[in-house]
Formats: sequence, C-alpha cells, structure tokens
Amino acid sequence: MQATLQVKGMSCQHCVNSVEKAVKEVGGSAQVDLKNGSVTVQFDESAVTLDTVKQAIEDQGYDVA
Ligand SMILES: [Cu+2]
Repeated sequence: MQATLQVKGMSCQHCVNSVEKAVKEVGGSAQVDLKNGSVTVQFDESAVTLDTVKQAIEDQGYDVA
C-alpha cells in the first residue's frame, strides 16, 4: 500500500534521514518531500499497518496529521 502523510516538524536532511530510517525499521519505505512537509510511505499491509508506520514517524518527534 502507498499513502501520503502530512508530517509536521521536518526541517532538514537530518529529519529526512530520521523519518526514512524509522519507516525502514518497521518494514516499509518512505520518501520525504521537505518542501511540502509530506512523506509518501510504501509498505506491505500484511506485514505492517499504517498506524505502525505513523507511530514510527511520531516516535522520531514529528507530528503526523
Ligand atoms: Cu532536521
């Protein structure tokens, strides 16, 4: 599944790396668009839920809309 999330608080490459790494750790992949403050995530729904992906991003200190 693919979803685009609005994520608040990302401001630099460090944030991009943190978010991408966090999503990777739960088994998905993420593409961050800093300009739009959005993150497009892709993951296998049979392995991980959207909530888990969101939580992984929030655990890094960002707000997921
Ligand atoms: Cu940053």
